[in-house]
Amino acid sequence: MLTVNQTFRKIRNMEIRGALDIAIVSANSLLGVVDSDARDTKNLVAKLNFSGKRLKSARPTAVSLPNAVDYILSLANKNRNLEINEFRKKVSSGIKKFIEEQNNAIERIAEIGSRLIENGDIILTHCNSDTVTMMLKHAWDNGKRIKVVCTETRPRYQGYITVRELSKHGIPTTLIIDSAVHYAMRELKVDKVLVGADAVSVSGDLINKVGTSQIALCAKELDIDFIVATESIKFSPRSIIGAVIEIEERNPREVVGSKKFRGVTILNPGFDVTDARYIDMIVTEYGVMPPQAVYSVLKEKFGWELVEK
Ligand code: RUB
Repeated sequence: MLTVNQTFRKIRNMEIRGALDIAIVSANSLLGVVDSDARDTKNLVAKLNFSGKRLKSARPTAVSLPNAVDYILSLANKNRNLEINEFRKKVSSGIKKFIEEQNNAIERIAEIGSRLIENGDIILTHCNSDTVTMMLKHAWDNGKRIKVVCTETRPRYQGYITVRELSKHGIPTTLIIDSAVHYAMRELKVDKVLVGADAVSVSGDLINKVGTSQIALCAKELDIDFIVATESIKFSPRSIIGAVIEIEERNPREVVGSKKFRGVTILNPGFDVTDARYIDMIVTEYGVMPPQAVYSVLKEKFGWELVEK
């Protein structure tokens, strides 16, 4: 099991990435804190709060990370009056249950979402989403002979991970440069776009890897379904009170390496916002919904307890 510091570093340097994975590894590392030495429950709760704060600062955009940490901290704070061993038992089992729920959620999405995929579909995806790849593999395993078009996803090339994983599974894949999206959609006759999520706001807007919003614009123009696959842990409860999801600004070196461009500003956002009106469907563990349904899920799932933090 990774320590909180190891987890923090691996998320920060993107050795571990993707919104669901960073939430799960963070939860796992907090499990380690629950089992660590502490004078008493109060001291353990303080350690958990400190660790949670550190983990949340590892990357700013994926809402699944603060949601996972806040869930665990609220569990810890609720049980702070328990004797230390009782506390450990209660909080560990809560964390394990949370992790299990996330693993079940991705499988359920794969199952539900694969029904939206038809035999012969050509599907375009962007970046690397475990939720999307699991759905595609599930469809393939159920006899849907699909083809997948993947963007390279500059500057970090997460698209390479996607093509490798899918082609290893036997799925025919085509790799394109990011700027060939419109061309490929038209020339290859793409049927559906399927992307993951780092966050979804109360208005149903999607925050995902930068470039997603351009793909959505092209899909709209060409009348191609734009589908988002996301666990509800990526829904942003704080967006209900107007909080804006921070878009990670990454190091310019990822774009230009060590080349120098005197007097030039290099902008390297990690994510962008796709307006809800470009999204046809959101597939979650609860089923397929329009972006307008996000509010109800947020209210039902999170209540208001996480919101005012
Ligand atoms: C990854 C990315 C993915 C989402 C969803 O960005 O944008 O589409 O995180 O992934 P990065 P998953 O590579 O910068 O983390 O479905 O695996 O949670």
